[in-house]
Amino acid sequence: HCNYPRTANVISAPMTYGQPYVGTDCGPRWLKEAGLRSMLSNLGWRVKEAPALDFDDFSVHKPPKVNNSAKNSHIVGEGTLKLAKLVEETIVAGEFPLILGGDHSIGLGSLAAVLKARPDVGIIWVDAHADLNTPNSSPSGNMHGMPIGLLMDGVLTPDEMPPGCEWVNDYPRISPDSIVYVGLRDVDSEERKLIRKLNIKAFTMTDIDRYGIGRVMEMSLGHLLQDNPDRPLHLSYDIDAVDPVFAPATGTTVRGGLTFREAHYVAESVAASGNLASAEIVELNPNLSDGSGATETVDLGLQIVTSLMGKSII
Ligand code: HAR
Ligand code: MN
Ligand code: MN
Ligand code: MN
Repeated sequence: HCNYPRTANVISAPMTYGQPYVGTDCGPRWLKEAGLRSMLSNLGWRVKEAPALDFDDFSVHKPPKVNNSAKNSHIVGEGTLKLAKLVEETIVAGEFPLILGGDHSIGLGSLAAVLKARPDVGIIWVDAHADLNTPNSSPSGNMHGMPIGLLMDGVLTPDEMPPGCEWVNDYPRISPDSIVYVGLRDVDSEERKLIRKLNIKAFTMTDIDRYGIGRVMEMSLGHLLQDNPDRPLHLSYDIDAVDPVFAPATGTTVRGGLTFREAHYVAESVAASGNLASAEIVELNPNLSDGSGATETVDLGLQIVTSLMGKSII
C-alpha cells in the first residue's frame, strides 16, 4: 500500500567530524556511483537529489576552544542544523528523505527534524553501538557516539548541550519508549545504565541469537506500532551493525554482528510494515579497507537501501 508519497529526496550528508577518520565523507558518492538512482527508479520511486550538504562551509571556522568532551562540536552542530532544515523541508514537501552519511553524528540533525515534522515518529536504530553517550559519559569525545544521548528526553539539561549544538534545544526530545535498538554489542557502561533506567527497548546480538531476527523484528515493530498501527517510522542504519566479515569498510568494526541475510531482513521487515517514512544509512568508509572490502561494503549498503526502499524478493 502507499501511505506515504513515492518521491524520494536523496540527501547526501558527507559528515566526518563526528569521528576521527577521513573517508566517511565518500559514502554518499560511492552509493550513488554503485547505482542508487536507477535502483530507486526501478522500484517505482520518483527520485530527487538535493545538492550534497557542504560541511566545510561553516561560518564558525575556529571553535573558540578545543573541546575534548565533544570534539568538533561547533562544526557538527552547524552541519547537523543544515541537515535538519533540509530534512524538515523534504518532509513538508511530502517527500521521503533518504539520507546518506557520513558518520552517525548526522543523526542529531535527521532525528531532530523527524521529531519536529512528525511528533509521533518511532525510531529504529540499527547499530553495534547505542550512540547514547553525552559529553560527560563519552569515552572518546567522538560525537558519532552521542546523537541519541543529546536528544533523549531527561538526559541533558539545555546548558549541557555542546557548544554549537544549542539549536537542538529548540527541537523536541526523543521519548524513551519511541526508540528501539537492534544489533547492539558494544555498549559503554553509562549507556547501559541509561538503557536500563529509561527502560529503552534494546535488542542485542544476544537477543538475535536467542529469538532469531524474525522474532526480534516482530517485537521491535510491535513495540513501536502497538498503540498506533499507522505510526510513521524512521530507520537509522549504521553499517557497523553488520558483521565486519560482510561490512569491513567502516570506522568502528565489532565482530559478532548481523549476518548478510539478517542485515537484509532488518530492512525488508521495516519496509514490509508499510510505515517507513524516512531513513538513513551511515558510517560507510571505503578508505578503511582494501579495494574488495570497500566494494563489498558499499554493495551491501546499496542492497540494504534497496530492501528498505521496498524491494521484495518475489
Ligand atoms: N561508544 C563509543 C563512543 O562513544 C564508540 C562509538 C562508536 N560509534 C559509532 N557509531 N560508530 O555507532 O566513543
Ligand atoms: Mn552509530
Ligand atoms: Mn556504530
Ligand atoms: Mn567500546
